[in-house]
Amino acid sequence: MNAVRVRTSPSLALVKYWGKLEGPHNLPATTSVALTLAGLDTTTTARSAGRGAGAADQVMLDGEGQPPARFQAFFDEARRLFKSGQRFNADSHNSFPSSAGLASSSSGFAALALAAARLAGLTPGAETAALASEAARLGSASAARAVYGGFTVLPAGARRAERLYGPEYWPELRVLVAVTSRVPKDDSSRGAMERTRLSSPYYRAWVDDAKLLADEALFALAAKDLQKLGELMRLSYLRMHASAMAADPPALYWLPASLACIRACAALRARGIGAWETMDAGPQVKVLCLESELAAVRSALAEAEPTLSFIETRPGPDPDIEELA
Ligand code: 2P0
Repeated sequence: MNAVRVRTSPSLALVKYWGKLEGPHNLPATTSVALTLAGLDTTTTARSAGRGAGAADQVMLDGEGQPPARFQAFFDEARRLFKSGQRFNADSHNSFPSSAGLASSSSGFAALALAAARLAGLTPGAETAALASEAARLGSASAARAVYGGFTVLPAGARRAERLYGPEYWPELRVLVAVTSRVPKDDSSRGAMERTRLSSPYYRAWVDDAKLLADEALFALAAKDLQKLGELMRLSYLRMHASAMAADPPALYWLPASLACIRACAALRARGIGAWETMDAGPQVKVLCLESELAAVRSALAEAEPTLSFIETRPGPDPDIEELA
């Protein structure tokens, strides 16, 4: 087999990873709890590009060649973990805006890791998924989670993510993505979280506090308690952003439309509708709710901010891996 096609979906953190342990291994400083988003797809076709001198790794994303330096540590770790000497050639496409706070690096590196594992001849199964999670982490820590569908946890300091529940665990759960802007961000999450670690006076407090939030969120998820989970999500994203906004220079991802969504969710909750928002390293707002209330949530947000576009999604399936002739 010379080529493989992998489809993955981005990993949305309910409780956030923001900040790394010191050192070269891209280990997260905080535990994140996440779900994979159905219907937002990264599709990556990868081929072996030979071995030894003269062979090189190459990645294209939506038709554009990517800087090799961004992928070097990932490919080197993948070769080490998969006991493979080969180089890889990958062509990747996203069905949603890249680098705009929709976690495209999570689905992107997860797809690359799963493709490289298959090309290296690893047998599909739990151990290969775990090794792919470990390799993907070197690309983006959130990508360690995106090798699984459903719900995952990436513990602080861990080398790989763990699956918590499969995609069908909470069938009524929906995520409404409110797209406030499709412009690629100019402040990468990697740079912003490192700046937060180095310069925000609130970084230490964020990390110390995050452990309790993650533990409680795991209980709330086990109980399918949307209100409790929502309250913990809200603390996590607002404390993450508060620490990032206090960096020097600040990392400020919010747009006026983002704030309009946040306020619309608060108004919905005041009316008894469970709409729980979260935000990542970008201006989009993702709202967790139940299927029965999705239409009400969507129309309230559209009324509050007519410029929004929406993506309706839910916990996503496991990655799809197809061998090509
Ligand atoms: C998360 N984010 O848990 C958090 C919440 C953004 C906000 O993981 O430096 O692209 O490549 O490991 O994974 C985005 O950061 O960062 C992210 P790197 P990544 O989903």
